[in-house]
Parts: sequence; structure tokens; C-alpha cells
Amino acid sequence: MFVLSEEHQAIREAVRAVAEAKVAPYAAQVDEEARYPREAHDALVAADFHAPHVPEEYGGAGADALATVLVIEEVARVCVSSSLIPAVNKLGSLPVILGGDETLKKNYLSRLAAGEGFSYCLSEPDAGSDAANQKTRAVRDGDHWVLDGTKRWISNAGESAFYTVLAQVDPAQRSKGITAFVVEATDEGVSFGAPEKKLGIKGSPTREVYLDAVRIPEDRIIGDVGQGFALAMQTLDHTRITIAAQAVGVAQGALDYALGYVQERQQFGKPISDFQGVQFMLADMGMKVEAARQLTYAAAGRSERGDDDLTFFGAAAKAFASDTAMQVTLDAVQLLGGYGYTRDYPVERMMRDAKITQIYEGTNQVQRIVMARQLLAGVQSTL
Ligand code: COS
Repeated sequence: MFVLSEEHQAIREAVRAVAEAKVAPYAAQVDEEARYPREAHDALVAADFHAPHVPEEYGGAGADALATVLVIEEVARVCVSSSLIPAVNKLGSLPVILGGDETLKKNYLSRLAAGEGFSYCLSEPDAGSDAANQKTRAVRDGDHWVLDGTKRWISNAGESAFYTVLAQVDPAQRSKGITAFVVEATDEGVSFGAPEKKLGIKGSPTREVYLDAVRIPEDRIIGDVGQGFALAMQTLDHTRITIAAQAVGVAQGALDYALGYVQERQQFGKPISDFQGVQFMLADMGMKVEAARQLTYAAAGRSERGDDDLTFFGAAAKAFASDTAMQVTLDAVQLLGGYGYTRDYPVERMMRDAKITQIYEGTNQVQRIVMARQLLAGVQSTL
């Protein structure tokens, strides 16, 4: 796939129109006030871009992995916080799509398609990179399960109606005892911590989720007992590509802004774009963004087909694109000089927002562990 199909190109144009008209105008305010991007939320739901991956049979838009990447990329180009809406909705619901039975899919995917949010609860205070070290417990009680524990760093917590929660049913079995459940915000015993005060993505609430003797019926289990860790890892193989899409989007947004600025800004009697030092920076930025984009789209193809090398490509796209986004947004601030360092211009927000893409859905150090393991296991690229 070396060119986008006409259909994919049309999706990009449609999302860009919504993003520029209905998301971009609020991006600075959402960041400044650290508030949920309600306008973006409503516009994305109205255009069916809030959870585009949901299959048509459940009332969704039925976007493939590449189309979902395009939606997230275009929203992130103007507002990374808002791009977490489609990204988190895919992350939270993918375990249900990959491992849930038909009843679970019908119930939750249709409500997600209709506009309710879906978050993902894997991380805990002591389970970050070491995701298998789950302390949240699930205990069977007749035809119910009872969940107790604390989940940390949960994106869109409090906004989402549904939560995929990973919990340990048998600590002796470590990763083989971990099981996935759907928990609803309205279930008795569910509550949320204060929103974290973050460097960036301030429009996306990040909160703890407390599970205090939450009793849920057994049909809320996703897949089988003990299948949760594999499901959680498979999910991340697919969704790390959506983080790469955020990174490509914010990098493109910063490059676009810097390109406009350097042609306007006059120093020594001419636009600073006339200086070769500035041109070299622009060239590196453009080259890296394009390389990140191509790797991300190639990874999306693997995600759609479920290729054997998806794990490698998901990690590679995420690590490469997020490192690119950090570098490119830093360079954009540099090109704007003193102006770039102020909140009167969008590039400092983009720089702060870019940082999280190197951290969440697995730090870039974890991505390198994942890639090295795949290489050493002899997994070959499907080309
Ligand atoms: N797909 C399917 N199964 C997978 C898998 C994948 N991508 N990755 C691991 N598994 C399986 C393994 O096959 C293994 O099962 P077997 O024992 O039957 O072989 C089991 O899960 C345990 O895997 P592993 O031994 O690799 O687990 P580790 O504890 O070494 O953890 C890392 C591996 C570090 C890669 C994992 O914990 C990780 O990704 N951490 C980061 C978590 C993360 O991204 N957090 C962000 C929160 S979400 S915003």
C-alpha cells in the first residue's frame, strides 16, 4: 500500500474539515482551562468519528485500522486532547472485539457507537511497565464476580460509561490468572480520583478508578478466565498504532505552523525561511514526519490483516512516530523563538502534548523490549 485509496483520502478530507471547523477553535482554551473538549466530543459523535472502528453490524462506521488512524491523525493535528476520544474508545473496546462473546459485543459496541465512551484499565500504582503485576482482585461469588482494587492513569475516566478492567483471579498463576471484565461507571462501588495535573493533553481527564467490592454478573467477563493478559497485550499491538497516529498528527500540525511562520517572520531584512540553517531544520522535520507516517500506515495494514509481524510493527510505529513528534515539536518551538515559548502560539502546547506519546501505551523503552524480543524470536517482516 504505497498510496491511499480514494476512500481513505476522502475520509482524511472529511475528518480534516470537521477538525478545522469544530475542534481547532477550542484547542487552546481546552488546554488553558484543562477541561474536557465537549465541542470536539459532540462534533466527533455527530460525524461518527468518535469510535470509527466499531463494525457496522453494531451500528458503527466500520472504519478499518488505516481509516481509524487517519481520523486520529487529523484530529491530533489540531488538538491532541480531542484525538484521545477515538483513540481511547478503540483501546477500551478492543478487548471486547477481540475476545468478547456476541452478547457482550451487541450490548457494549452498539452503545459505544451511539456515543458512550469506553476506557481501558490495565495500569495500577505498582503495575506500569510491569503490567502482569496486577493487584486488582476478582473473586467469584456464585454467578457474579467481585472486583477490588485501584487502577491508575486511566484516560477519560469519569467521562466514559464503560471500562475494560484487568484483574487477577489467581495470583499464583501471575499472567495466566489475569482476567478481563467490563465494568460500568454506574456499577455500585465504582468511583474516580481527582484529575491528574498534567504537562499536556490537559483536555483529556486522567484519573484513578477505584473498585470497591464491585459486584458484576458473570456475563461481563471478556473471553475466558486467565485470558486477560494475552488479550491486553494483543489489544496494545493494535492500539499502539493509534498513538503513532496521534504523534504523526501533532508533528504535522507543528510543522505546518512553523512553515507558515518562517515565511512571515522577517529578520535581517528577509523572511527567516531564506536562511539555510532554518531550511535544514524544516527539511529534517518534513523527512521525519513522512517516515513516521509511512511506518504508521504500514503498521495499520498489519493490524487490519492481523499479520504475524504486527507486534513488531505496532511497537516500531509507536516508538518512531512519538520520538519524531517530540523532536519536530521541539524544533517548531525553536523556529518560533521567543514567540514559540508563549501560549499565544500553539507550538508549545503541541510540544507538551507530544511528550505523552513517548510514555503511554508502553514507554518507548518497553517498545524496544517488545521489538527486540520479536527480532530475536525470528519473526520476519511480511513486506
Ligand atoms: N500478544 C499475545 N500474547 C502476548 C503478547 C502479545 N503481544 N505479549 C505477551 N503475551 C503473552 C506471552 O506469550 C506470555 O504467555 P506465555 O507464557 O504463554 O508465553 C504472557 O503473555 C506473558 O508475557 P511476557 O512473559 O512477555 O510478559 P512480561 O511480564 O515479560 O511483560 C512486557 C512483557 C514488558 C512487554 C509487557 O508487560 C508490557 O507491554 N508492558 C507495558 C504495558 C503497557 O503498555 N502499559 C501501558 C498501559 S495501557 S495505556
